[in-house]
Amino acid sequence: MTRTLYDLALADEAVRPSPYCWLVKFALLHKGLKFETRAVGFADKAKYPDPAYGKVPVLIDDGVMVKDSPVILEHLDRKYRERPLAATAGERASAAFYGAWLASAIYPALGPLIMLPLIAAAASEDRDYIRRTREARFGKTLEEYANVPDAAQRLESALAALAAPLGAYDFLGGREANLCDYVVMSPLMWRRSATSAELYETPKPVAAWQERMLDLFGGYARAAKRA
Ligand SMILES: N[C@@H](CCC(=O)N[C@@H](CS)C(=O)NCC(=O)O)C(=O)O
Repeated sequence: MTRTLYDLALADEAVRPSPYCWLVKFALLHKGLKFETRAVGFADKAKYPDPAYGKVPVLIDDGVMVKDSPVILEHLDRKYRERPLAATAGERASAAFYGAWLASAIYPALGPLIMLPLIAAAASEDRDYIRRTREARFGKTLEEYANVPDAAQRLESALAALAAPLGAYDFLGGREANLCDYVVMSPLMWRRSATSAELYETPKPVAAWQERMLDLFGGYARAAKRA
């Protein structure tokens, strides 16, 4: 049985920023499933397991190709019943809430803060591709996109909402990490991988939780290389 996760890399192949790939890595680790990762750059789609799809994460699970992080998570929970990522409908509903909150409150503030450091750390052959695709997506230059003077404050106040659950519990999942923790930690691994710069101040209970998340699974996330 082999499991290979195709994972996005920056100029240094050991630096893996993709939040969706992080979500799948956390899911595999949570379930105790062994896997290897294979680095791909942004632009060279011929190296992707499905060049027409052109995205990662893609998991090859014992010869079966599974694409798209929510589909991969569902596949893992269906195939490997032990240690469910979300054990109840209530946990799945909470994870859906955190995902929507990331989209509305975290990514719009975090994206502008890390886009320029991220492109600077990307392989030289990927930089034009990243600029072209992201500028088309945002409808503005990356410099305009990055110019959000209050992005750090916005991020800090969005993260402060996590102090409510994390003031009372070690994890968003309660006593142990579950899908909610992995969903929220994934963009923070994007940020952590892209740059070591202090971009904003993390509220205390959130910083303490982040340290616990970095320590899980023998410190897998803490050991991940940063640009
Ligand atoms: N809905 C997909 C999104 C995957 C996605 O957008 N992946 C990005 C990396 S975070 C990617 O492959 N980018 C390659 C590109 O920009 O061409 C998922 O959740 O897996």
